[in-house]
Amino acid sequence: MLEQASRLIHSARRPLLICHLSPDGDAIGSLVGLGRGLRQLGLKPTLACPDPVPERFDYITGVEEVVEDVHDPFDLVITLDCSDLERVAHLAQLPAFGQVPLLNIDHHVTNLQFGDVNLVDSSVSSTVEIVLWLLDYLAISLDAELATCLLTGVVTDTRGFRTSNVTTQVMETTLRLMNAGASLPYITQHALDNRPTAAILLWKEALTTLQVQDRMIWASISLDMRRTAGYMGNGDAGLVSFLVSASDADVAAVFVERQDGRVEVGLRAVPGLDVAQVALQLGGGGHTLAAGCSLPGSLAEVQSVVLPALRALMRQSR
Ligand SMILES: [Mn+2]
Repeated sequence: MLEQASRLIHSARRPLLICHLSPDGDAIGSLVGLGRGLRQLGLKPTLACPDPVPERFDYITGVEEVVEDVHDPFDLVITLDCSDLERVAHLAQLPAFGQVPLLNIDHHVTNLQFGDVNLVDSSVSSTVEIVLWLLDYLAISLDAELATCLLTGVVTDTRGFRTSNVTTQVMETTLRLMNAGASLPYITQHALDNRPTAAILLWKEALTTLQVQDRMIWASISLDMRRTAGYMGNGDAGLVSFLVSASDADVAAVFVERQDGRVEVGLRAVPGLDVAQVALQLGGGGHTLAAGCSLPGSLAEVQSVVLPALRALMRQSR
């Protein structure tokens, strides 16, 4: 697969690199890191994300080049950290999108293998690990900026080396990135231990809706709450990952009302449950313990679909 991916890259001049909406550190790290690497080959990549890049990633050199709308021509599309094409939102509507080859680089277990070449491995902790294999294959060398991009993906997707997919291989990769000049404490402080105050105000609003029942915990975020909190970002500001830490819950969900009449659902589980399957069944995707989907309807309507699906999952798993 690396051979085929490298052939696609070598035959392109202006690749369009895209990461997913509501971008996290792995999305931004793999996007900017691969872009930086491909410039070493003399390519002119365009870096795109359907949503604005959260401010906490401002320390990443090159993040200011990421655009939300694409006007430059491109001859190859590379998707990063996207399990399906819904994740690239409006960018999939670009006229040339279906006409040029598509390289799909991802680590989600629910990846739909939608590329002409699929560099997909769900055993790794983060998409940046696969990007590093590709960079090595292309003989692209690491500098401190590139290493910082890649280590950001590892640190954020493993929540600071706490997930079950943190292997000695992940630690060896981390060591290599640190030796190339990336600072682990700096990245941890900026990408993980830092959020806008408005995000905490949003949690305050959302927590007034909190419910705990049958080892499930869930909360909702309405557009009104977002306005009250003054929170400009997308998604749940990390709330669902916090909720799953409740000792009385095995599954957490946060329902986020969107401008377009849909509700974004974030799901988390404790080890032993698989919320990726629930997300996949509802048209979304993700990882075993962290997944999501988006459904049309009001907050109440979407809850009436998702909560029974989670109950069924928990019945099966007992
Ligand atoms: Mn990821």
